[in-house]
Amino acid sequence: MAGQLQISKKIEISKVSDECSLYFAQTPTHIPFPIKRIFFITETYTLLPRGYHAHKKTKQVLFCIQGSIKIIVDDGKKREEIILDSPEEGIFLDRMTWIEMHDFKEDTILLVLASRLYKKSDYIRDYHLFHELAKKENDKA
Ligand code: T46
Repeated sequence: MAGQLQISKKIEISKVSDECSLYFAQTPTHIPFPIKRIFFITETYTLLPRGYHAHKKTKQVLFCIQGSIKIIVDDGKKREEIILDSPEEGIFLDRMTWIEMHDFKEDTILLVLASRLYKKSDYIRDYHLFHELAKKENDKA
């Protein structure tokens, strides 16, 4: 992952030893919230670009534990492009961060740790609505 991140935050973990490819992350050392849910995306050769949403309340940490993926994030003011291609580097996405996922390499596995249980109503899937809500929050701050 190159460059300075402004919207997302890099999370670094390391392999426990060279004899076994075991990596771990724990809260609060690496994950800045208590984990309520995990999900993972596999068989990415079948996938088109994904995401195109933001979460009203959920915070997430993403690890690409195999393969690679291009992530675009947007906080309503600026956009950032990140290549996740190592199990040792994840990203933290705060609530109200728009995410798009592109260019999945074949057989990529994306692991996501989330701060809240799944709730359909937590998703904002309309970019214009997201932009409006993010602007309101930014103006208040
Ligand atoms: C995200 C990115 C990185 C569930 O039923 N439970 C769950 O915990 C999740 C995450 C999804 N779903 C259902 C909702 C949809 O019917 O699975 C279906 C596919 O979800 P979606 O189209 O939102 O998938 P992605 O890959 O666009 O986004 C997912 C997560 O939904 C999202 O939170 O940030 O991965």
